[in-house]
Amino acid sequence: PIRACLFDLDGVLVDTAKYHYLAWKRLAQELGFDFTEQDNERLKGVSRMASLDILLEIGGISLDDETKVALAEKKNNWYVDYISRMDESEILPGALSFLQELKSAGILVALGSASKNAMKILNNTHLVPYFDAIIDGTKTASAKPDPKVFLLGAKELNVDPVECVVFEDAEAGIEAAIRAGMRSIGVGSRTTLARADEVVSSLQEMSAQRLYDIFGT
Ligand code: B16
Ligand code: MG
Repeated sequence: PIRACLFDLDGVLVDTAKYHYLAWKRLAQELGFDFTEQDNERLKGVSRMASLDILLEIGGISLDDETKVALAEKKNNWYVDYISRMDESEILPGALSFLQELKSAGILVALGSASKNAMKILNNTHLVPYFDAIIDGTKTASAKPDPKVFLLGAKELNVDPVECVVFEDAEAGIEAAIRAGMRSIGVGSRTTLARADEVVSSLQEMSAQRLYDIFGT
């Protein structure tokens, strides 16, 4: 039976990808090259330092570690400034009602995000009360597709990985769910998330009933 749902944050519950994009683009421009929305797709679900490496590769720039740490911090300060202005209105369609429904159905809920800023975002959008466990980038350094972030969630909820369903918008996140031995539902495009057990275009398509229809009760 399905006993827990594990949610990715960026791209599933809130659209913070646009703020990551604005901050990375600003950094790229400072470094003298352009960074497109299409380039930004490569950074989804990827950790901050790994994202910077991809950005620098796009710009054809190589830098020492000290400079890279300083640039990542600069980007993060801009990003934190953008998300400090977020509120409930930025919760993606269908997310809140699905979280509420899971709570009344007695299904446990955890966050599994690579972001070190996850708590700020959950606080600003008032989503904290919906979570029985919160695993974010401050609890593990291993980025998806490493399954660690989801395995820690299952452990904290005290449920078996096979009883968990992961909701993810990134290919690396679906891969992490598979490696964790969990079921998965992709949120987004069927082509990129083909390896998920099921794909929905947004959480508006989800309900406890749909979960039971897909995975059984
Ligand atoms: P931070 P998720 C990920 O969040 C983002 O998709 C990714 O673009 C970002 O680089 C990563 O968090 C780290 O975020 O710089 O805030 O620590 O999709 O795993 O919720
Ligand atoms: Mg994501």
